[in-house]
Order: sequence, then structure tokens, then C-alpha cells
Amino acid sequence: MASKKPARRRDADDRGSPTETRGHGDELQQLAGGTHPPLTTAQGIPVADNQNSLRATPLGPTLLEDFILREKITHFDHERIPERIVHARGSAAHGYFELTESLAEYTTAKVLTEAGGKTPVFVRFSTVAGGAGSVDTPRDVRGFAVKFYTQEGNWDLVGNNIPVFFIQDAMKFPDVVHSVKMEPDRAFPQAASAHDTFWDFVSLTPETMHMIMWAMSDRTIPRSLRTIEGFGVHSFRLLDAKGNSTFVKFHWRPKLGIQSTVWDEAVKLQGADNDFHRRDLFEAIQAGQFPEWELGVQLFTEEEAEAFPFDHLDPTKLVPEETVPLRIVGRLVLDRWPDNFFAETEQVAYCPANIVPGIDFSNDPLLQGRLFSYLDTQLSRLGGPNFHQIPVNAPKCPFANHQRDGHMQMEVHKGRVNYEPSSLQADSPRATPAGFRSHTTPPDDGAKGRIRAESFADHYSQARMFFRSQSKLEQAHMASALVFELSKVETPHVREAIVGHLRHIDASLAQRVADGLGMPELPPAPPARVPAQDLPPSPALRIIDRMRDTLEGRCVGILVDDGSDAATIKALRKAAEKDGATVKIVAPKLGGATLSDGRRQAADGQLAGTPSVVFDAVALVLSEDAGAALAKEAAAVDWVRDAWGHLKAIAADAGARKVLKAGGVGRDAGVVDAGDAAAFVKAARTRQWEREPKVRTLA
Ligand code: HDE
Repeated sequence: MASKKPARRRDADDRGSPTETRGHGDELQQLAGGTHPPLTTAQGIPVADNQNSLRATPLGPTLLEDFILREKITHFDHERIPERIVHARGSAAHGYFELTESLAEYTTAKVLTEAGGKTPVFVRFSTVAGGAGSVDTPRDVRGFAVKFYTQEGNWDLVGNNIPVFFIQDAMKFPDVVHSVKMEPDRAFPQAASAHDTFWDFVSLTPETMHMIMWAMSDRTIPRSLRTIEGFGVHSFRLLDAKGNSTFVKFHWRPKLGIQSTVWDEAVKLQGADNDFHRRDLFEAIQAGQFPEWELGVQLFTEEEAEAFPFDHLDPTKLVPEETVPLRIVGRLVLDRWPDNFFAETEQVAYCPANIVPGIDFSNDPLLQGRLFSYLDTQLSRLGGPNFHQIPVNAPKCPFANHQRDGHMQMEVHKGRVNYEPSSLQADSPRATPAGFRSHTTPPDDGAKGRIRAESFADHYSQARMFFRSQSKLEQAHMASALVFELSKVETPHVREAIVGHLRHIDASLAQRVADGLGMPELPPAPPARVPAQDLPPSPALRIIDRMRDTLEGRCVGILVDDGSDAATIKALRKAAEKDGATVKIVAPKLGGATLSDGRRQAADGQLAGTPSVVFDAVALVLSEDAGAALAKEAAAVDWVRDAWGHLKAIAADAGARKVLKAGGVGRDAGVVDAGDAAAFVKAARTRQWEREPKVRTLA
């Protein structure tokens, strides 16, 4: 065998000359055209061979001397940083915030007073429970974090798509997060709250009940990141020039309206496209359909807050819009996808403590805990105290201080003075009267202690208000969601305890969930410190009634095959696009189909890989032959069965009717003739909610 080894070629040039490039791999270097800058190591040393490591002999060991290989692999080995402990999975975009109405009466913050002014932003959306590589569409709260690069420094509004939170005090955050994450011994389930530990914690923590109502609503299965609302959650303060304070709650309102999926659809989306929300955001921005939100504020004084029948400093409570109306003061537009996911989306470091002069915190104990947590987590996630120098985190206004050195210092600070006061350097930074000032809250006269305020003791009234404010169908979705989640809980006493809590919220809800779980009788309700009051319902909390009937931002799929009627496809596409939809053609083969007019129609997706869950409405235009063939094809039958089950508009021509029949599609206002493009567009602007009782049993 040894004799078969290729002999090492030795010639005069070999000695003392640079290592030569030999063997398999040389040709790869020649493949691409263009003018490429020389490839170098991180130290700038030009690399001659990026295919082969340095070996002692052609079949011999690799040499430790190969600094190019070692540097490349070492860097690769360190490419990952710790993922966020929560909100690990996220997608982000650049954009701007434009103030449309000045709040100069309440605050000095320029970002909120200079009407017409545009402030650059970086916005990251996230799920909470799953890891960075988890799916986009689990039932979960969505993070909605906005970094405003204002003229007065960075302001981070780190919110969620739900206006309340699970817990009242930061002390409980590690507990609630541990309980919802995968269980520590078995490492599942990933990105799901439907398991024992979460519901165990919830059952023993009644303050979670209001948020649980939201989490079980359709808010946690959004159609798109472009169709979620955002909330700052806590009360903040706005401060005027005299230091007078007004409480403020921040709200983001999506221009496309709030839209959700149905649960079965969200589940199937996980199989169809793990990146459904990320892709949707990316495609919308690339297509110039820039996602947009309005910024709304609720403003109220200390005295008004005193009169609320709840404590607004308790983050499990919201201020109903019927009590304090929303005032729209600006708009947020996302118009640029990041150039690099890691550098920007992964390395962005939000921190609720980043606020600007004219804005201040409230004494919400959850917010107070958050003010510590985020800087701390960035230190371990990003490796040191200089992460603010990473481009996505750096302020876009000048910044200067005497902080120096540290891990990964990127600045080359000049001069002798790195302290203050000093007299040696005329341009060294000093504090300014225009700088940040805290609200001078008078101290209350209570004693120090680990205290939960009495005013935080009512855990059920707003949970009841939320449930009772929903439409009948949304209530049914919530009951079904609870049945689903609790059906995954193995421990009977945990299931029973939750149903017990539900009795305090709404007796019919408790009964429906008990029935759905097959409980022989209603478990007892736990003792409640403060019984639920009947607050007036808040219709602003619904989704279904408030969805915007529109095709804007929605996607229509048209299934075609050889022989499909070209004129019908054209008319459907034209009408849907005119109404603002994106249209995608699906065919059994990606190569497309030859239409009735002999023209070749390219496909955007192959049928088996493009299920109807990725569309908001579907049309099938098929010849009689194709219809007959596809009626025997599971992917086509599922296409229509799911579209029907997910309450979507379906247009079909005569050939396609066979597929509809095979898929069990019934007749209603949402099932229209493909020849009637106007009727299709009208139906496609909304979901066919009235169909729902026909397609599934709701708890
Ligand atoms: Fe967070 N949260 N959180 N949180 N949170 C984090 O910071 C924390 C809370 C929210 O896209 C972490 O950088 C504590 C409420 C969002 O990068 C961490 C408490 C709300 C994001 C952290 C809360 C949020 C985070 C993990 C209770 C809605 C993602 C990684 C006291 C108003 C931001 C990181 C992004 C991320 C701590 C409660 C929203 C560990 C201790 C309430 C949107 O610092």
C-alpha cells in the first residue's frame, strides 16, 4: 500500500519557497468571476489556498504550524454567543419613527415633541419561550422591542404584544420563565406552554390569570408580525420642563389591523414554514410594502390614577381605552432589512433603563426589576461592558464619558484626562443642565419590607373583563386553547386547580373547560383574597370585530396545472393585486404549467411544499382532467381541506370542484366561482368566521 502513495514532488523551487497549492480543490478557487479583493487572515495576511490545510505529506498529518487553518477554525468555534434566556428567537428591521403630534405640553423629550421629526429605529420581534432556532408560530407572547436612536441618546421601548404581564414582581421572573421553558430533566417541550411545569406555576400564582386569558386568546397566534399590536406594558412618566409628571402607557397599532391565525393553522404552519413570520417580514420589506404602526399614548395624572378601580402600577392590569382613550402621536415604519443577522438582530441589546430626558420610570415593581436585568444579561451575552459600541447598539448622537478600557474596547480614547472633575483638558466631557433628571417622587411613609401592595391583590377582575369583552367565537377559541393546553398536562391536580381559578373569572368558561377535559365535576375554586368585580367590558380588547377587511399585506395562492384557463388566472391575479394582495402561483411541479392559451406559467411554489396554510385565501383553476387527477392527490386535497378548515376564501372553477369535493369543502359565502374575481376578492378580505362551527367543535 505504501508504495501507492503519491510521491511528494520535490524540485528546486520547493525549498524555502511559499507552500504550494496542490491537488483537489485548486480548481474551486478559479470558479467565480468578478473582481474580488484578496482573501486575508484576520491579521491581514493574504491567503493563497483556502481549500487545503497544511499537511506534512500529501496523506500525512496536518501541521499545527498552519496558522491559517487554526485561525479560521478557532473563529468558527466561537461564532455562537449565548442566546437570550427569553426572547431568543427574533426577527428585526431598521426603520424610522415619525412624530405626527407633539407632546410638548407633557414632556421635554425631543423624540416626542418635534412634530414631523424622524428618528431612526431598530425593531426586534420575538417569541418568548423557544430557543433561537425554534419555530415562528407557537402559541406564545411576542416581544416588540424598539430602539429609538434619538438626538438625546437611545430610548428603548421594550414591549410585548400583550399589555399586561404574568407576574407583579421581578422576584418571580426566573420562576415563571423556568416553568415555561422546556422541562430541565427531559428537555422538552420546546417553545410551548402546554406542559405541567408551566401550568403548575400558574395554578399556584393567581396573579397570572389576566395574562393567561390573553395568552389563550388569538393574540398569541398572530398571522404576521406586521399584524400584531405592541405595548410598553408598564406605566412610564412624561416630564415637562418644570419636572411635572404625567403617566403614560405606550401602544403600537398595526396599520394592517390586528390579524391572527386559527390554532390548527398555526400548528400546521410549523411544519410548512418554520420561518413563516421572519420570511413574511423580510418579503414585505423587500417588496417595498413597509410594515407600519401608529404610536398611541394613554396619558393620565396621578389624581386620575387614584380613581381607577385597580392599581396601574400593577403590571397585571391594563388601563381600558374606554377609561383613558388612546391618542395617536406618531408612526413607525420599517423599511430596511438588516444587512447581517448576527451583527444586528442577534447583537442588538435592548434595555428598558435606556430612556431620554423627559421620560421616566414608574414604581411598577416589575419595571424596577427589569431596569437591572437587561444590562446584566447583555454583559454575559455580549461578553463585556463595551457592547454599546457595536454599531446596532451605538447611539447615533455624540456620546462621551470617562468610562475606559474593558473587554473588546473599540475606541482609541485620546488625552490624559479620564476622570472628572479635571482642569487639564478643555474638551473633556462634563455634566449638563439639559441632562437626564429623575422625577422627584415624594417618599411614601411606609416601612421598608418585602411587600406586595394591598392594591395588587385583585387577580380576577380584569381577567374577567378581558374574557367577557371578547366576541363569542373568541371566547370559544380561548376555551379550546385552555382545553388543548391542559390536555397536555399530565398531573390531574394541576388541571383541576386551573379550572378552579377559571370559576372566579367566568363560570361558563370554567364549565366549558371542565367539559372539554372530561372532568366529571367542577373542581372547587381556590379562596380569593379579592373576589372579581364586574368591570364594564372593553370592546377595544377584541380582535375579530376589529380586524380590517383588506387584502393589503395578505397573500393569495392560485393552484394551476396544465390546461388551466389563462383568462381566469389573469383576472383573479389582477383583482387580488389591485386590492393589495401578493399573488403566488402553485403548481404540482415547480417548472410550472402550460395554460389553456399555450403559454407557460411559472410557479412560485410546488404543491407538496406549499400547503394552503401559507396563504390567506386560495383559488384553484384547473382543467377537468387536472381536477380529476388532483382529486386523488393528497397534497391537493389537503390544500382545500385546510383552506376550508382555516376559514379562508376559496375560488374554484368547474374543473377544480372535484378537488373541493374530495376535500370535503362545503358551500358558503366564502366559496365562490373562480370566474367571479370580484366575489373572490370580497370574500378574501376577511376570514369566514361564520363557517367555524361547521368545521370544528369548539369548547
Ligand atoms: Fe424581558 N428580558 N424581562 N420583558 N424582554 C429580556 O434581555 C426580564 C418583561 C422583553 O428583542 C432579556 O436581552 C425581567 C416584560 C422583550 O432583544 C432579560 C423581567 C416585558 C425582550 C429580560 C422581564 C419584556 C426581553 C433576555 C421581569 C414586556 C427581547 C435577553 C422583571 C414589557 C428584547 C435580553 C430583544 C428580553 C428580563 C419582563 C419584554 C433576561 C427580569 C414585562 C421584548 O434581560
